[in-house]
Amino acid sequence: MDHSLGSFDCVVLNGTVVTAADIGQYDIGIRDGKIAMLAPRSSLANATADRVIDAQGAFVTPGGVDAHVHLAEPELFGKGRPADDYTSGTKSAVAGGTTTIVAFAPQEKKDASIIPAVEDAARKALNAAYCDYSFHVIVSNPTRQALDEFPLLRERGISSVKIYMTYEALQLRDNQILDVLLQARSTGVTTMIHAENGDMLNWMTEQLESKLLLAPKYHATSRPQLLESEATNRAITLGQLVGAPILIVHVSSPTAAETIRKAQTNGLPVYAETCPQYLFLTRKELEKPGFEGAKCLCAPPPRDGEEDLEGIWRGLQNGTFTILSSDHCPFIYDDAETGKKSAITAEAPLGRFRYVPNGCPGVETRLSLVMSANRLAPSRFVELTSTNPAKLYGLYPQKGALLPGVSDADLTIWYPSSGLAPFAITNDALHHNVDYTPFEGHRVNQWPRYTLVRGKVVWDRDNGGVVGEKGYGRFTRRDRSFFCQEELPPWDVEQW
Ligand code: DUC
Ligand code: ZN
Repeated sequence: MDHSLGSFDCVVLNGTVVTAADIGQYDIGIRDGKIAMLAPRSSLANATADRVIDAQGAFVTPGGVDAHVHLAEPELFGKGRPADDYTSGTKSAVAGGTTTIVAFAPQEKKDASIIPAVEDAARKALNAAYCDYSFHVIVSNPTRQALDEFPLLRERGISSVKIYMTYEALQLRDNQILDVLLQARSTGVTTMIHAENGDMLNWMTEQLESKLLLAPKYHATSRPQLLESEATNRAITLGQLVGAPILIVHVSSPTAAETIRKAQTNGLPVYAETCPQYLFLTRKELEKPGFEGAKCLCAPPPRDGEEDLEGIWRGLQNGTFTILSSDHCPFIYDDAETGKKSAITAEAPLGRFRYVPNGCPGVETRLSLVMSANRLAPSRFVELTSTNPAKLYGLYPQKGALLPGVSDADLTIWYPSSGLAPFAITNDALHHNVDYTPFEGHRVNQWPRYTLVRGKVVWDRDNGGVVGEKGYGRFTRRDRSFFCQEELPPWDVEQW
């Protein structure tokens, strides 16, 4: 043993360490839940350590940060409620290599305050999670009181809100969006925006219903790309009016992505997220016989074909997208009370698409699908799935990095490229609380072998599966966005 190095709780030897900035052959020493040392390969081979993980030939990356996860929420997106709570959802997360999630704390429209939403989410998550977590507050009623509470959010370690341009329970008008953006700007809060034009899609839905076109596939007809591009353009314009940074969530449309790219080129602080459903699924999934299409019914919907998928991959490769999240929003398929089948009635045996709860599970499959596609350079993969979400939402460099003495020892250790035969994803191997995955049968050749949260192995694929404990996951305080470190000067209407 080499005692001159001090002792470690765990060492990870012989891996190829990939961060957003770098790839190299390093050993990693972990102490008290933190990255304590990164040293040239083999230099920790004789160090004193309680646990040694040999990562020979494998990638070792900062743990995944999934900044878009719906857990334990009420009915918001059609009928039905997400079936995962903080326990099953985070169990699924660690089994897929994710070590931090940011879930949602939805304000009820009847509430003037946003604080009950935060307290409710905190109560649900306390002692329940397998990985670390935080919350974005969904603002559905931006009263003066709610806006005045943004500084309180910051005090409580929450630095982002989400708003919607659609959904009856959530949709804000443009003047309300401006109120939120202005207050977010002056309090160091990042605003996430769901950009679909709710009035247009309600009108389209009425048109389809009047022709009795009710089946799941008409969900996509009701929400063409035009609606997403219009709302994206409007969201960018509203942000520009008050000079507020915005993040457009779950972009599915290549046209919307191009609009975002143009805004970025013009220097606007516009960030964008996409998700695996817009890289791997198309509208064909919604056209499956019977009610089956409801499994892949989410909003925005999977788009028309390969060209659309390519457009989104291009945005990942060329830097338009800042982050890649799951939008995990799990509804049980075969459940007529709170699941997808709640949209089926005697009069509509194939369901009414307007009532099908919008969303798909994906927190566990996000990293494997994208890593296995092998279309992103390893450092870009880490940037999109870990480092950038940590930076964007004020978790960096505690999360999303491997800085000795600074970063939490959150790691995903992959199989050596020779170590895992390609296999098909099947729902029975997953850990969420739903009865299907939209990615059933998709072939992958990478899956996390180990997941470590603050130095503790919580997922050991070959030896016990999920070996972490419920309640180990902690609320993680967040600061203002790393992409917007400076306080912005006060906005003045007269500047226009
Ligand atoms: N879209 C989904 O598919 N699910 C959750 C919410 C959303 O906007
Ligand atoms: Zn959304």
